[in-house]
Amino acid sequence: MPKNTPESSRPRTIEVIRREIETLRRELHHHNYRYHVLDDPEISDAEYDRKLRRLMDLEAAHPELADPDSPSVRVGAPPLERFETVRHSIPMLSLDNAFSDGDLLDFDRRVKRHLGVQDEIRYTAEPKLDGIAVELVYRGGRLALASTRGDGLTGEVITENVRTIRTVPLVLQTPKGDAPPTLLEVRGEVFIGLGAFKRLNANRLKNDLPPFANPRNAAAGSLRQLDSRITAERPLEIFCYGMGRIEGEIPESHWEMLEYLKRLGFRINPLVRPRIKIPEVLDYYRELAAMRHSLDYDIDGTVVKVDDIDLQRRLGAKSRSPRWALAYKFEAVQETTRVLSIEVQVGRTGALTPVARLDPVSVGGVTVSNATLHNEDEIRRKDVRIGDTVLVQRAGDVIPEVVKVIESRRTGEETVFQMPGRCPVCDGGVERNAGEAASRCMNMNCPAQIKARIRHFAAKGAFDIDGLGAKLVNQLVEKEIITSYADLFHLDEDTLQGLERMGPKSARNLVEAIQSGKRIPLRRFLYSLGIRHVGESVAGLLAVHFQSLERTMAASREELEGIEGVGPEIADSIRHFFDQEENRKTIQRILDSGVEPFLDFAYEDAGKTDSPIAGKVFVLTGTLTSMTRSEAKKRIESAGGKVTGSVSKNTDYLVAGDKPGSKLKKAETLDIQVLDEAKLADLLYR
Ligand code: 9MJ
Repeated sequence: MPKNTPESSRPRTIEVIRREIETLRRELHHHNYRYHVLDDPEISDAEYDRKLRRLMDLEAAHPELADPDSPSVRVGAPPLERFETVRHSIPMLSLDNAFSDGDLLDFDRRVKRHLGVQDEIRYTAEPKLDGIAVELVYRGGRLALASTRGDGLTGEVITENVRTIRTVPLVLQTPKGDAPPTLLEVRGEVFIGLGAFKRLNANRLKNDLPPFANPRNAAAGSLRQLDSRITAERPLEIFCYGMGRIEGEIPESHWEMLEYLKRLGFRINPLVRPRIKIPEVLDYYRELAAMRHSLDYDIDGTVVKVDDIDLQRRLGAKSRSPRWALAYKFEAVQETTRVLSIEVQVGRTGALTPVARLDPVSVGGVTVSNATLHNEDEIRRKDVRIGDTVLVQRAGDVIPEVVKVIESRRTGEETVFQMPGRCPVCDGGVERNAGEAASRCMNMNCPAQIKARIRHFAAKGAFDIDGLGAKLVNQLVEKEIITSYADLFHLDEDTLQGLERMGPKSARNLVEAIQSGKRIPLRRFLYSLGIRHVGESVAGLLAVHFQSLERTMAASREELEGIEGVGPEIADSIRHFFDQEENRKTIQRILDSGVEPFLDFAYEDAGKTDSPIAGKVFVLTGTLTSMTRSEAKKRIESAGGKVTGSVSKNTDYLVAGDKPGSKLKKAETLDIQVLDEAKLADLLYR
């Protein structure tokens, strides 16, 4: 074709514009990195703004050249209806806490004992940020997914929100033009700085909006916006400190990993102290504690990590935390206030907990009006009396506690508290086992225990029954409508309508919520039973190990103890629970009313590798009930299968859920094997 005709000049112009846009994007990514990560800008703010404006003008004039990863797109996207959830490919563990030098030395001894070494261990120590842990997934060098830590196994997908954070790279930097890792999962803490927090709250007050209690709440609230355009206006920042899965070169030490992350464009805390021995870790802790109030962000301690990744691997993890890391916390935020009274609460397992009712006081931005006194020994040890002025503290998310009495403030009017000899709720006998701090109400039918068990059964993470709050549970138990969680499934609208503040609509909704939750993942079913020491994490381990309720119930103490993360005390408690005739009957009644614990593929797979799915091509159609389609896709892919969008002669299996469409017909005409969810489960677990 001849040159310079109108037909050929237009594509060339577009090509020139495309090149200019690409150059601007590359430059702006680079300058973002210099500014936010290296804190060493190469150009002035004005020059940066000019480049950004030029890019935005070109993009506006050429929507066909849009790129979701352009440095111009930190403004948020249209709102979501709800957050999707995603399973972390490697669990995001939390950290064990240390509160004294002794705790840290114990940790060092445990590390050495576990590794069977006497040599000094090298640690890398970091400031511990009090923010929101997130995971960023990069595929082919681009930010593909961001999620919250959630329960450690699954989190909420907050990609659009995270994309608005200026210190999160949208595209990885690869300085020497090297290819980026094909897959990289990076972990870090999202937070709001103190100066920015003050400005944010001042602005909210000006606009008649309630201020945030503290920077952590502000960061959490900003990250959990369904409308990322709101997130974009919040001054969120990130420091990265870890990796999940990586397909590419794996660094040999934690410090090398941080340096590698920094080269890729991630913001690393400049105060990290690499490869130090325990005495220097202690010095570092004190240094940080001294400077903590001059930093522009909240830190609540030091994180100490074994530096050598190979040693980290050898140390492994317990059910909730790695053995190679520890958070040595600073002393908590404290305030003084008065003890108005001491009440005794009866928990799910009958434990009596004395609780101080306090004159409400703001501790680190959160109003505290109750503080746990733990147990009788603690009250005696601290000599807490009703009417005392006390020092209370709140550390992170833990329940506030009374630290000590300010004796100089005593007037002589204070009264000594006596732990009741009988249960304050049911008047039943109270016992205290040798070696245990807690006194327990021994009456299994104590209304306080029943209520607490039912509340636990209906709570998030268990059956998650919408509309069954504490007040309603109280009424149901007090009116003797139910005496066990198994009775919930027999509640009908007529009975419920007779209760306070229960209209026909709420009654109908509640019955519907209870009935519709009968298909429940096994791990949540096990958690809901309220077995002592079986929290969400242990329940998950049991589900993964036994894969069925029957097998879990039949497991011997030895078998239970064989599970990594289940110790003798937990094993005993589980065996004891299932040995009780009463508990077995309750479980049977729940099952008889149609409750069906199922294996949730997204969580409870045993990580099989030689799967019959490997290499097979799947198509999914219809509504799946045991998981979302994207979870099914992930499961199949992680077992080595492939999921495509349409049925062809290359398809091996069609997985048909509820209301399958034309794909089912096509599969039948092509003679392709059709699987229902149960058959898919068979394949996934074979
Ligand atoms: C915080 N919060 O600053 C970790 N963290 O490492 C740092 N948290 C962590 N590291 C493994 N610096 C699990 C959590």
